[in-house]
Amino acid sequence: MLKKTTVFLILLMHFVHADPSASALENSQKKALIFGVSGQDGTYLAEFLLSKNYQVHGVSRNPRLAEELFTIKGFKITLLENPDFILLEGDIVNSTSVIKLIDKVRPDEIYNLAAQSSVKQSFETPEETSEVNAIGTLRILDALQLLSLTKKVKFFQAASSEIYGMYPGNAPYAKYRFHPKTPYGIAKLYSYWITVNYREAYGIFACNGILFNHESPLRGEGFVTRKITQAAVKYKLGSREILKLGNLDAQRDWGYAKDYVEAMWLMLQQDEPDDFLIATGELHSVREFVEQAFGELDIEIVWKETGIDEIGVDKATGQIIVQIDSDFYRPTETTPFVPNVTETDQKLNWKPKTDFRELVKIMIEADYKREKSLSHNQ
Ligand code: GDR
Repeated sequence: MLKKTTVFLILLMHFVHADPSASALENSQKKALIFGVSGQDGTYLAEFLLSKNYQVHGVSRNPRLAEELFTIKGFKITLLENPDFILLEGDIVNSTSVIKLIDKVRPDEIYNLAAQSSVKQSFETPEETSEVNAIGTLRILDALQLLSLTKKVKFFQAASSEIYGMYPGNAPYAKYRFHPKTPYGIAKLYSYWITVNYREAYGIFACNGILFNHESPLRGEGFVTRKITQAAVKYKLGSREILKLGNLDAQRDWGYAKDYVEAMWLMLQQDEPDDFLIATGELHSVREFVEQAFGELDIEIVWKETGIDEIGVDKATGQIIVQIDSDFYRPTETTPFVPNVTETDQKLNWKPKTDFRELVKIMIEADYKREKSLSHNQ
């Protein structure tokens, strides 16, 4: 009996004091390196990975600005004050910077979310867009090859539905048929294929998440969803500035960014690397988004006139709310199609948790809160 207790105590002492077990615990913490951490997806992904007990190294071109952004957007406590979150300076347009960062961190997983993310802007700066969105991805993959990390590091690439471009709307399945219609989509198609190529050529666990539009209160103000929710809230609070939009009948598959970062992580936890469509499987038009957003604030819109003269009017007061501005049209526009998400559902076991209505509600509520506090502080 005495002997058993002694053995137990010795074992207990061993577990409490022994250094090897402590460092084993430390070593079991996974390290992630996120390129583009200060954007919408980077922010949510960093938070998500920290909740999974990762040590998260986030790369930004300007860490001081990133700190300010995180603070303004309410991520001071969850990110900046978390000891497992480390902000690093770097830029994927610079190979040396990429190699040094990967060599320093030696991560288990890399997420490439760094991009020039505006499709419209890509028509004005196609070269810069390609430099970041296409060759940037190559720089990361090539760094893994140069540092002999092809078997150690898993890699996630944020691909985009813009790579399809002209895919016929009624096609049953879309995974390998591409005809991008924008410089942005073309650059993203390069990054898609270079990711596939490094997987096939060097055995890197590299995955493309073909992400359809995903929005949130962190969405940049130039994207149509956030532009609409901000305008709706300002109108509700008294502004009479007219919301100028481009193609009201453009359709998109809009999901919630917070749901999508989980899918990114799940891809890297599979037995084999693969590419997945990340979408809701539902299309809505810009027009519907406007109606839904203003509807959340009890404002009903009626549409009058047609084409470039079309206007959206407040049914209750006759006030003009929306006008068309051809500046927001694009030289070429991606044809919408309903993505088939069966494989994502079955193989990845992932489905978005937030539907279109909830997404609009989340964005309206956040913008309303923000606008109220801004007007309160003035
Ligand atoms: P998108 O997003 O180009 O799909 O790319 P955006 O919100 O800019 O446009 C969506 C659709 O709305 C139409 N639209 C307008 N768009 C903007 N920005 N401003 C307007 O006033 C306006 N009026 C109508 C557009 O023509 C378009 O059809 C997003 C980005 O996040 C990419 O980085 C990402 O890869 C894809 O989604 C999937």
